[in-house]
Amino acid sequence: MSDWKNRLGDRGVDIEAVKAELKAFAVETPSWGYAQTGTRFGKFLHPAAAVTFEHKVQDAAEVNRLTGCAPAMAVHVLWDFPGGFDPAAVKLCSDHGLRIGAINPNVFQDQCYKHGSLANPDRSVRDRAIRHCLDSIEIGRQTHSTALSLWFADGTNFPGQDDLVRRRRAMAEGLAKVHDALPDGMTMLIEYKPFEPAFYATDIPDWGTAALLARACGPKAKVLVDTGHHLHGTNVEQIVAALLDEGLLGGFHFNDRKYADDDLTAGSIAPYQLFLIFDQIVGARWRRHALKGTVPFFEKGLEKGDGPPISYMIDQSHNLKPKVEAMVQTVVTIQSLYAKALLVDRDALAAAQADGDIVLAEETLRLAFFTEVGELLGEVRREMGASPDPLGELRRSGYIDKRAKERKADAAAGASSYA
Ligand code: RM4
Ligand code: MN
Ligand code: MN
Repeated sequence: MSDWKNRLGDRGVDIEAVKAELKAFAVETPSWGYAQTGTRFGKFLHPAAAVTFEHKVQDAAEVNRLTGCAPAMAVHVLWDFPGGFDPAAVKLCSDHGLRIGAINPNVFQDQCYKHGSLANPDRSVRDRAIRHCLDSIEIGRQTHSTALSLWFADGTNFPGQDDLVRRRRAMAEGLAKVHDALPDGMTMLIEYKPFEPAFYATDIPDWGTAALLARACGPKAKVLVDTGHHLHGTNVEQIVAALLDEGLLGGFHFNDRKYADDDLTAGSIAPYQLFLIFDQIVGARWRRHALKGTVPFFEKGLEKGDGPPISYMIDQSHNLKPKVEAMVQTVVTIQSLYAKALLVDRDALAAAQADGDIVLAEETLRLAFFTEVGELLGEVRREMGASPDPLGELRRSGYIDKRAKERKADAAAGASSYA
């Protein structure tokens, strides 16, 4: 047996069970992460950036081919289907071995949304935003998507600008209408963000507000945690723990942050935090099994009742890093941190906690976090028909240069939108 297997085996890790969990793990990549995007100060153009929807599908498929764990691409309705949804998109994706993931309506770009969408003071604008969400549900139906992912730019920039209570009631009313139109099997994810573009009062600023709204809407509404959408020092894993415990965790937008919003590569700044988030998720599953006292944890892999599955999604669009490389780097980082969370000795952790042994409890986590998982993941990927070394293979393959050449004419024709 190889050294790494011996080392993990000596620690009592059931390697085959961990491998099975890793093979079941999937993270969605965002269509807007492949397109030409930038900051409000400028865009640095990438010759290989996707110009058309088909290009985005090609890139997402390449990330999936290399990593084996990115089988779906989230879409942003106005950016991906500016001329209206074309059902051919579904076939295009399946021809590339992909699914369409979360549907992201866009109720922040049109001029009418200057004062917000669902919380706009004008009923006709609120109705228009609701209609766009209902149209997005219809796209979800046609693409067999399981998630409607909602982020609102709604809010106010100055004290007194609008009535905060009226706005929250309008938001709740609009969301309830959208919720009630969801077909079975589709979940509505409510994303929060503390600021931007509203800088005085964002209408859904935090997880508590999102959770209250989700609970008021009903069982198909859950909270989406975008890891970049927190103020400094926020304990994101504690938020995740609370949402899991309340049955309200719907999914993630992974990215990392240093100052404010998202768009740094997940795990580039705070890998331990992302590990601790996964630790809460794996820990919640362990707790459920431990309390039931029936199925030994991991023995049977994911059980019915362990879901509804959490939607793991990436929300990053890089201005500086080559886009496909950044996405592969991100997927592999996320997968590695999840793998590390699977290596936590849950029984030892629980025992140390019960004994009040702080150091041993913390060391149990640290041991898992500092474990090298490259070989484990290489083996998992090889067995899944993906690449043992996704980033290396991408670099050696010449994929990016090849796409840059192919896309030159489309880029020159200016066929590019914001994303
Ligand atoms: C927001 C939020 C949303 C994303 C938009 C473009 O900050 O993260 O998820 O769709 O940006
Ligand atoms: Mn987001
Ligand atoms: Mn964001």
